[in-house]
Amino acid sequence: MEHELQRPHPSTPSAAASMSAPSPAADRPPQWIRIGAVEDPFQRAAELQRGLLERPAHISPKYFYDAQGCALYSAICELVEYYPTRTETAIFERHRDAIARRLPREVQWVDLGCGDGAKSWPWLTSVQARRWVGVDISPEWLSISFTAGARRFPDVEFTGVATDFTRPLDLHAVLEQRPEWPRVFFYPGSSIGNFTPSQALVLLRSVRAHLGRDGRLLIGVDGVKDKAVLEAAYDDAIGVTAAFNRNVLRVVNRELDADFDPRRYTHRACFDGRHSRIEMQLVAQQAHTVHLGGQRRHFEAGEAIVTEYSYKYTRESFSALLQEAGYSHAQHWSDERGWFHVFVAAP
Ligand code: AVI
Repeated sequence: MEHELQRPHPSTPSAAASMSAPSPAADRPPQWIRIGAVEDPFQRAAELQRGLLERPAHISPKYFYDAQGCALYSAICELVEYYPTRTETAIFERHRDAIARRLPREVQWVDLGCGDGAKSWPWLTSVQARRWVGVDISPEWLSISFTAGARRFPDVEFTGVATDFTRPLDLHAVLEQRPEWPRVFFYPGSSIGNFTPSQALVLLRSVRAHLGRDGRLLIGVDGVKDKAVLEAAYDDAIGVTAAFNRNVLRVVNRELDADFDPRRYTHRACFDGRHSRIEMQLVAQQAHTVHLGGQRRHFEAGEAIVTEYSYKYTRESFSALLQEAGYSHAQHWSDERGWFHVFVAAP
């Protein structure tokens, strides 16, 4: 595992120095740490190209999130049709105290895929967090979130970890900097649904391996529901999700020096009940050939590029997945319609 410590100010003590002599959080400016080859451009390009040359062609959803993709995703979260964000927020607001009672105190709060960090802030007070560890593939998001958080919570230590946790997650060295504080892993927004169940199992197991005895996982998971409701959430009337989906082709053009024309593709989102997942695709309207980093790929009219799976779970199916990942028990909260599930899982 490769660690690169980045310190915003030359006077910032190193992680090792602050380990031996803990000082008040206010004395320690936020640090960020890069783990692994997060942005290895060759690896990224090779992965993208491979997926697009396969049949059916596919692009990992992690490529959605350039600056424009992040802005479009924020807009999706405000859509009338896209219920997950507001439903989860309502569950958190309604049950925050009960949920917090199931979590340890004075914790290291590990926010997986932290984005702007805003979902974490109310929890830091509830669990008297001592440290916030934001984990995201995007160093830009990390610097936004930990700058905002550090200003808001001067007594909390802020660490940003730039890593791609679609690859094996290894935060042991970072968390062991503060062995005295138990760990809460926070994974909201049903982002777990963007992994296949077998990938989700790997991630859940690896989170569990970080929890120690007293740690907990707080996770939000979207539920199975009426097909029409699900499909509307991923194909909204004003086309924000379609724009979000097409934008990935601009990311591909940039990263692979490719020449996709996003206007030649239509957005499609279908619920596949057999796999319990929304499948998002970009469908070629006419036959054409695309140049992809030195290769050519012909697309037939009607051929689809799979861009995202969003798996939906019942309370029972997700509880079973947690159990299979080795969690000994889990508490559950939901909304009145049972549309979204929140779990606190113990190792
Ligand atoms: C980030 N993720 C949980 C979203 C989802 O619902 O699967 C991404 C998304 N795709 C289209 N709309 C939202």
